[in-house]
Amino acid sequence: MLIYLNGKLVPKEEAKVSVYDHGLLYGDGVFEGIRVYEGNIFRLREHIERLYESARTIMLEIPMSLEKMIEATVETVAANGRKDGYIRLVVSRGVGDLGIDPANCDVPTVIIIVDGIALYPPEFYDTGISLITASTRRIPLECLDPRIKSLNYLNNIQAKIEARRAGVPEAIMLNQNGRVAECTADNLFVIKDGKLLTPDVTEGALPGITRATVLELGKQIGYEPQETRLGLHDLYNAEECFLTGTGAEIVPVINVDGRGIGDGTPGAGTGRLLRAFRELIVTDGVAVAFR
Ligand code: PXG
Repeated sequence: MLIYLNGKLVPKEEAKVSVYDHGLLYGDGVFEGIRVYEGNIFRLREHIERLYESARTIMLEIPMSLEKMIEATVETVAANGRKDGYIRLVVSRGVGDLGIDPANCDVPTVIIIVDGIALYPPEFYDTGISLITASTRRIPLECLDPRIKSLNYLNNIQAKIEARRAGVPEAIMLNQNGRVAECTADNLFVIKDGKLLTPDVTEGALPGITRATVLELGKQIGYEPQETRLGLHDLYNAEECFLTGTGAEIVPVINVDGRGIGDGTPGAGTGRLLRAFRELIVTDGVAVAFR
């Protein structure tokens, strides 16, 4: 396995970063998670654009152009001969001294890993999953904009621990106003009265690439997509509910906080969206030329 590290492809065993890297010391950096399906990198440009937007907001200057980053990602996938997998892109502030000031860091660290991914078990897609609402709230926009996909995931990790403790795979995170933001590493949707609803990004949701894809597909299928404000009441009384994310794709939700959603089984609309999504992912992407 070859890892892209600061401009070079190096064997996994040699792909090491300093203990003085501010990505490690302070979670100072940004990342992306991208899928490769049958040799096509799904929505590569969109992911890289989000990476550069996150970096810009935290004033982290990525030491290569967006186009070069796209090339480097394609090359790393090709070099690893992996037709189906997961790409983890990390750009950290780089090596500095033991102070938070990013001015101490000369060069950002750029890492591209292409590997497998631990997926949700296949039965989740047939039977659906249950969710709880976490007591951990999403970090408010006023403190740290949740649109930044940063290396700081403690907030989400706390909510994930709550989910695990409750015996469910995911948890809903509310924003500081008590409205629904998203899950710990997935966006959330509901279907009701022909509408496909998801919290607006200003409500504390990451602008998910899968979320954007589902909004497009929903429209094609005949739903009225809306990015809006949602309370738990909207979830409890939805006809259907599901999660979206790079790892999850589209996972039906059948129960929220002990309330069955719809008839308590995965919804037909969710199924249609998942089929449309799975048709799209194998055709729509940046094709990698494997050597
Ligand atoms: N919300 C949050 C907080 C996320 O981290 C999503 C929503 C879904 O966005 P996408 O663009 O994936 O549709 C995410 C994505 C990982 C991993 O390794 C995490 C994500 C994606 C892929 C892998 O934990 N988070």
